[in-house]
Amino acid sequence: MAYYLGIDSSTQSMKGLVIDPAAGTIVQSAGVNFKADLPQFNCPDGVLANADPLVKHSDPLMWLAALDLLLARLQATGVDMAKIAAIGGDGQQHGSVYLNELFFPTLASLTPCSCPSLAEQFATTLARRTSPIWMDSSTSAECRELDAAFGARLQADTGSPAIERFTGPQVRKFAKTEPERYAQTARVHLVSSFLCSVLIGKDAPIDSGDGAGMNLLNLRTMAWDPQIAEFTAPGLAGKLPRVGGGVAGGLAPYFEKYNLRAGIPVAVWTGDNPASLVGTGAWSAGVAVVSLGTSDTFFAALDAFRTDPEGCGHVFGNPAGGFMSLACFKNGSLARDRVRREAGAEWSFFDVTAFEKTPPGNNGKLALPWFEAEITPPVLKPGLRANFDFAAAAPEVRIRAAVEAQALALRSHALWIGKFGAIRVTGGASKSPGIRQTLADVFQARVESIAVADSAALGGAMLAAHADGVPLAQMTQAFSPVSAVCEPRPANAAVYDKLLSAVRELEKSAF
Ligand code: XUL
Repeated sequence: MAYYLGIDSSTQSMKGLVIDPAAGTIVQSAGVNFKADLPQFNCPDGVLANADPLVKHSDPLMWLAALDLLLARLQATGVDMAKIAAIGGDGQQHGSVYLNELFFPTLASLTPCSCPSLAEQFATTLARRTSPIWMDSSTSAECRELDAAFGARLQADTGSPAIERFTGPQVRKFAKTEPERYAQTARVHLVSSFLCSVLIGKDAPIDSGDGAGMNLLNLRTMAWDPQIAEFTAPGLAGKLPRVGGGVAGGLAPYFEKYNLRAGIPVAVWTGDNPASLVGTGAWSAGVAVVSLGTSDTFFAALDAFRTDPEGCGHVFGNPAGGFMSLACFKNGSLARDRVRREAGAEWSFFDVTAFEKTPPGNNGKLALPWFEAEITPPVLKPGLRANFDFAAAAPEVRIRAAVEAQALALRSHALWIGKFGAIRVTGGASKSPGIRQTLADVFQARVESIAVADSAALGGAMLAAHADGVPLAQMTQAFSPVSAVCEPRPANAAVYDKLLSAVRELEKSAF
């Protein structure tokens, strides 16, 4: 029986999932939490402290330490690592790693030994010590420059207008502010392609799922756009890896130390949302997904290439072929946790009791928990926005106000993607009954849960098996069946239709 390993390198943690497609079972999983397990990197929520609230960087060496620790933990579970026939994976999107000339020989010299850790081996390969990640909103000036140079073509060809967290504007800012370090940069990788490169001990490609989150990939030609790349930063096209899919290469001998077999195929990694599209079984058109994690996202496979007329949403490559749409909200799980904490509530109260004690619609009270600069819509000034006296309200009122405002914002900004009769939920907060019912009522759609919470890691494992010849449809049936359904209550439809304009008003009051 062949096993397949999927690795999800997300904002606050790294997870691994081993599947057995022939048996249709999940064999084992393991995880590394950056706060609890790697405190020495000072990235408790996956982000380094910075005086500027718009700047959000992480430590790329932490991701390497996490990879070593994850594989050691997986091996320690007793799972037969030698049975793993291929590896796939994904990373948080948009984040970039800047590597110098030493990167290539270091990759090539990854040998089997009880040698220094990955973090130690790659410490000298960084042309830039830190990596901007998707939470960074500090590149508005660069976005305006790209808009001025390319206008509507940027969205028409790359799937998105210039967006602060996208890799192109980040590279432009780096090249402008640190030209010497940019000159020393031989390769710019995404989190996904960086980790995939380390696994194969060679320079790995970027796939169209994650590559579309850069403002650099022309989705009509599926190649780096030479004009946009050169305008973004001089010589940038030469510093990017190739665009590709399928198998990236064979596993480097270094990983034999975890009893993995050197040479097994490693699939080209993708972004966490495209991987989740696969893991939730929504890779063919018709089902939408709401993923409630560090970011909240709404995504679905697209029937045809189509962009958001409001310029907030994105088009990425679908790892199963074609395209996917996505709307991303920065204030997701960390914001929910802060609302809960400040209301003095336990999770059980947040997930159930608060919704029993308040009516759907909350008598019109809404609160957008924008503790961080928001992405959708783009708002640089952080701070909670409420249409009532939030601080003076009872805990249950605050909780419903925030959860309903988040759900209404998801509905409002996903209108361009389409109307769906069923929405599949994933991510930590999708376990909350109150949140699931709110989504069902706000969208007036069946909310479907799937058994596996780590849909991105599962998607990575499925893509590994797919690269090894296992059909995706067979795995979707086995691994992503609907495990629970929350039906919409038609009586609440009118309440939320009315509140849709109220949440738009609240968003506008922020400008
Ligand atoms: C998507 C986005 C986030 C990250 C982190 O555009 O920025 O969802 O992928 O999960």
